[in-house]
Amino acid sequence: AKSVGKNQERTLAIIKPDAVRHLGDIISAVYENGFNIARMRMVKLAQNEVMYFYSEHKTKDFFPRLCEFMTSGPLVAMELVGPDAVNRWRSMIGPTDTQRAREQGSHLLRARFGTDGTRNALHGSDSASSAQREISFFFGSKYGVNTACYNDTTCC
Ligand code: RTP
Ligand code: MG
Repeated sequence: AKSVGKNQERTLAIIKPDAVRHLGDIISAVYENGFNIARMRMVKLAQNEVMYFYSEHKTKDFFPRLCEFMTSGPLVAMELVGPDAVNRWRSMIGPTDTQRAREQGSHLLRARFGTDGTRNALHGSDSASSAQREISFFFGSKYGVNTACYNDTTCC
């Protein structure tokens, strides 16, 4: 068993629809890098749920493309636990754009499994507070799928 230190942090990782077929390799990389998986869930989100999850981006030009991609098939949400989890997971996946990730190193998970600027295989929370909200979205009750946002078009 892995040690459970006091400096453990949590983050929300998503294996996006384009990379679910690489689930095994991605889980291996997660454990090889010293994370534990506290909870994991495969789910196909509805359009309004994805719009709610990514509402910080609702005015961006890529938002419709992002929502179409994220509803194109099931995704896998994982609650990762480890030291400095938020920053370490984002370092492991690399920059948003797959091509830029490839330029920075073939070991980066977006370089290995991503396709382009939108279909980039993986998500990682950008802060501890985002992580808390995003973990609640997938695993909690307050903002969880099937509750607050489900069938609520005002989320969009
Ligand atoms: P994420 O939230 O998924 O971990 O990715 P991120 O922080 O690296 O990127 P962010 O700026 O938060 O954008 C969220 C997701 O939107 C898609 N995107 N497409 N120009 C584009 O086509 C574009 N820009 C962003 C990506 O799927 C990105 O991860
Ligand atoms: Mg982001």
